[in-house]
Amino acid sequence: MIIERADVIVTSPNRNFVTLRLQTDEGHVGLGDATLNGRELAVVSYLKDHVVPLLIGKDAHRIEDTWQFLYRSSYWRRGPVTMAAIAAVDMALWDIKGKAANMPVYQLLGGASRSGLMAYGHASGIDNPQLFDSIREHLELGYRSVRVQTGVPGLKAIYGIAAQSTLDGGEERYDHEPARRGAQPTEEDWDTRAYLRHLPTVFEAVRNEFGPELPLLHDGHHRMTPIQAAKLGKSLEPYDLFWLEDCTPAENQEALRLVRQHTTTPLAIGEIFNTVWDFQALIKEQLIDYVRAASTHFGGISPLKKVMDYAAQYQIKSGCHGPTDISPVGFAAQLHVGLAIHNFGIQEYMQHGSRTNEVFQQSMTFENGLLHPGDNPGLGVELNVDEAGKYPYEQAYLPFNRLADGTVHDW
Ligand code: EZ4
Ligand code: CO
Repeated sequence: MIIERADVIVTSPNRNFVTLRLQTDEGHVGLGDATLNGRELAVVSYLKDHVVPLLIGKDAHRIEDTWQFLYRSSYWRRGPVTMAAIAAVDMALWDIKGKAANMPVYQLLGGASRSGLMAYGHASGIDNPQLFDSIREHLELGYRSVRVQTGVPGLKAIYGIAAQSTLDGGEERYDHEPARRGAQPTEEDWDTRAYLRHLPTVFEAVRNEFGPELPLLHDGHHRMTPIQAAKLGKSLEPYDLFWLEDCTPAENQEALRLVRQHTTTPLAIGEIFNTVWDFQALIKEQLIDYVRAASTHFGGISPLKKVMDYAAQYQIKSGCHGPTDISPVGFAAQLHVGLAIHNFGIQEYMQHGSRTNEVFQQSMTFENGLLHPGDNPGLGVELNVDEAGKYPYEQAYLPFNRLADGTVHDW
């Protein structure tokens, strides 16, 4: 089965997405997600100019060989642009193999290990009343676990707080979509001491309102020093978090050693990691509890399965990154992995907008708090090319932080 054609499709229904579409001589079509939020066109060029010409004429069945060829023959390896491009090829080839075998991809990965994947949603509010409303809304939508992000007194705009938006054709939607369309990134503000004082009071209020059972998560979004993160983990212990995510910036992985010495709050990291190597020490030294890799930024299904099998030796579980900047194709890819592996933990699930769901038709279901990729052959996602063509690329950037004195800070 030969790869005969490869197209890179850019569309911006509710936000920008980059999709690779491979076609074989036997008529099978495979899709891969190559979306890198705020740097989308770099991956488009990487694919169009440097990868597509190498794929034409290759055997579509040779997934591992093609992955190794793209990774090693480029010489430079790693990095989010390279790994998003390789991920798209990997996913598209798994999609094709599933269609050729007439099986959903999770069957090719060993079959289902559970009936569905527990998902958590993004509850947020600028203050406690707004946050409580948002948690209730998520429970009504069927979520059985929620991420809690809150405003901090004195700070105007911070990561993770949903804004009322009218993106979906006029209908009001409570959504957190950090990338803003425009020629410049927006500026937000930050003060770690104010945050460390405020956050435990919010979790105490949430536990008092919603009881001890509801799994609660929180994203520190790379903004603390190691000792600040240790302090936060310790102060949140009474509220029994499911995890504290990205408590320190990802580059300094040794920071987790210090955090770990001080707190039993479970730690999750890895949404900006690109390879198994980024996790190696963290897994082996048992410095984390959840692997946050996303199929799209981690080289696809093949390496995601490998890192999770490695993590399983240390009782470390999955918690794949699932924001709306992972397209329905990348999201489906990690649902198939999550259904098949033994050490699934939880899946982040922010729901895509209605225009996105028209461009990408999905067999995925979300019932009683559980996600399932569906039983269509392959990944279970079809791209409506005509619909995609209605929404051309629009420049968009993620925001960045400045402290009160003007210093740029991690966002
Ligand atoms: O900021 O996906 O856990 N989720 C996150 C996301 C990231 C965005 C960046 O593109 O941290 O909201
Ligand atoms: Co995060």
